[in-house]
Amino acid sequence: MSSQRKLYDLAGADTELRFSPYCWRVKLAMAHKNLNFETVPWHFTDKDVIAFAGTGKVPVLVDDGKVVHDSQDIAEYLEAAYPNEPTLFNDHATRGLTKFIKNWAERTLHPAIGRLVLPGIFAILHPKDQPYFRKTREAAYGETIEEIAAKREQYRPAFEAALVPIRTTLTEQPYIAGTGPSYADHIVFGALQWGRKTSTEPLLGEDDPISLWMHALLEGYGLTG
Ligand SMILES: N[C@@H](CCC(=O)N[C@@H](CS)C(=O)NCC(=O)O)C(=O)O
Repeated sequence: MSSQRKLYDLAGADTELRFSPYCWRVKLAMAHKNLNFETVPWHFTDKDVIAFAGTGKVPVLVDDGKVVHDSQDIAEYLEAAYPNEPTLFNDHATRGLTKFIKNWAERTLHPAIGRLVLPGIFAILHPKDQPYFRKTREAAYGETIEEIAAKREQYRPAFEAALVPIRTTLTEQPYIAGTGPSYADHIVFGALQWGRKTSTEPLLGEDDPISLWMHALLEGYGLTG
């Protein structure tokens, strides 16, 4: 069964190291839907490997022959294809609010984490990916990896500020979506797991409510990470 569902998943030089925020979203979403899946480790420069999907980015899902890329499209696909499994979005209003969480995560949380972890990511990449990563990310961030590394303490407050609404929410209720997890949790988890997997020093204390929520999600879904 699991061989029918494959997820192309970003990996480091160590192919066990999986750190893409978008791929983590999808892995949690599939676990939420009680779906088995295999992952295929993928490197940034393996563009030819996923060319069949018409994209150069992961996640790419192949589900019983159906090819879907882009994490949002994959989540929408899973919701439509598996209506009898637990919902990712619940009702119409929650679906709209999840869009807000997605945009906030991608516009505020990802850049704040990115500036803390970029040097760490560069270090764990397969050597064949490093020149490509340096060129594309230095262009995107407008600074060299070394400049970003030197300014780590300067960049930390933006990350800490982004954590406040997450931590506050998780001290008031067990999940971002309330009493149980939904795709909003998967999105925020993906961002923080990206940081957890690549930062050269821990971004969160083990007893931080955010760390406890991350462990609870992984355990609840039976995922290792
Ligand atoms: N909008 C896409 C973004 C996917 C994305 O940016 N994936 C990164 C890995 S985290 C990637 O594959 N990048 C390839 C590249 O930069 O060439 C989604 O939600 O799936």
